[in-house]
Amino acid sequence: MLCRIALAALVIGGLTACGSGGAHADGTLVQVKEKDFRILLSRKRVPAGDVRFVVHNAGPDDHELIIVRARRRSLPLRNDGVTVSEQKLKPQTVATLEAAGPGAVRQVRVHLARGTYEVFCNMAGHYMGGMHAFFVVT
Ligand SMILES: [Cu+2]
Repeated sequence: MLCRIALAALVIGGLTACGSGGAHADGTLVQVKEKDFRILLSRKRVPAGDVRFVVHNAGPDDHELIIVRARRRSLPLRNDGVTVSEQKLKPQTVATLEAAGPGAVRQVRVHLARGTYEVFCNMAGHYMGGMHAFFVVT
């Protein structure tokens, strides 16, 4: 658990591995392309373990990327009705990349257990506009 928290806090250019590293120190690569208003993942299924997300903002807006364990229902909204309540999602949040401008390429590494996960952008209206996607860890 401590390890997961440490990785969740890791944002840009993270090269530390959780555990002893080794042959698969880089983890499974997932390319993420964000644009107004979609999130495209290079793969929708990844094996459990270390996963490295390389996130490209194809613009034209700034975009965030938040990775959470999926819920049965849609994500909880704040009172504004257009952004997701990150507060309510805290217990299931795996990683958060704050907003970055068009052209930005960022990485985040996480250690994922089996399950279904959702990624989304929480700039005002972006989640509602379609900026979310699911993937499964097997
Ligand atoms: Cu966005």
